[in-house]
Amino acid sequence: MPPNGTPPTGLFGQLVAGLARTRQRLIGQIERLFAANAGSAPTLEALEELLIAADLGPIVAGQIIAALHQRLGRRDLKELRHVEETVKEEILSVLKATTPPPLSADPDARPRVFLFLGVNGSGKTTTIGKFAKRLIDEGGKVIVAGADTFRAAAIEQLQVWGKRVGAHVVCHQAGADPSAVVFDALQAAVARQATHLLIDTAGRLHTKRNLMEELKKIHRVISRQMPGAPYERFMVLDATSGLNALAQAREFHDAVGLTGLVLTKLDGTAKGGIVVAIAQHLKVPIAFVGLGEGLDDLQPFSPEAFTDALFVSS
Ligand SMILES: Nc1nc2c(ncn2[C@@H]2O[C@H](COP(=O)(O)OP(=O)(O)OP(=O)(O)O)[C@@H](O)[C@H]2O)c(=O)[nH]1
Ligand SMILES: [Mg+2]
Repeated sequence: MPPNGTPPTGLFGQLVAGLARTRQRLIGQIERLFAANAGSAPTLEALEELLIAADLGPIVAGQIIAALHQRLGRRDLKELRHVEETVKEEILSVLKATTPPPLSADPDARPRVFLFLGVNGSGKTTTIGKFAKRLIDEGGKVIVAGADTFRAAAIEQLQVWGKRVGAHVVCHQAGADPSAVVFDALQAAVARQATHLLIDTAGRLHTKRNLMEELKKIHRVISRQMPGAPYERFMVLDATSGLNALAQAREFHDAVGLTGLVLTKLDGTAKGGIVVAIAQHLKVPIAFVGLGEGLDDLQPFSPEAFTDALFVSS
């Protein structure tokens, strides 16, 4: 941690900057509540309301209030410092309960397959581009599959990303069967000895049954063609959609069994508290967070870095 007054740099600095609005909403509001109470402790009800408003969800908010009640006496409750410490500890413990396991049980198995799912516009294609860049930078050979065949523009968007980062893209014409694209991409990944295959899927409304069925079909094709291969189902969630993101994730989890989550657009929202609510409810590990539209704006999720960035003093 740099000395006071120096803005943090590097990955942590990027996280601190990305979480500025969320910090304002959560920590800024707690500080204002204390300032308004001028020396006397704020009520636990007022604190709870504020935590819920910051999208932590009622369960996590309740857990924090119980911890404040149990751990702090009347005198400490008057001290912002002690209250913030307890809030931070509780948030960290919720996030740590879902720390991502290693992405694969057998890190040498090839190719590692990643299916990216999520509703319209959540950031799937952008995340795939950024993730491919990371893997290629680390020496990986990445193939990307355009299983979003609904729109010609979606295929073009993926091809642009492929060129930018140096990943081979397997795709068919718009309107083709997404499962057929996946089938071909799996064969290409084996033939070319790719280390990773990243599959882009169409943004689908989780309430549309036929689209969920299509997703299950893709899932079956992968499981059948590569039994036992490391295979991740990552749901990409737009953090600006707040608690809606949680409802969506549940539907997708029921359909294919999610193995990881990617929370995007944390840089554009004051509702980053949703990260904590989702971790608490789903127990599915958060693998990455998206902090912008640029190539390097994707970070592996770390509960410690996230809470440190959220509570960093300005
Ligand atoms: N600020 C910010 N914008 C993002 C982030 N991730 C994605 N976006 C933007 O969100 C928009 C949608 O991203 P896409 O990657 O096209 O989303 P998608 O899920 O593939 O969308 P569909 O294919 O239409 O379902 C684009 O304008 C992206 O640049 C992020 O972490 N931060
Ligand atoms: Mg897309």
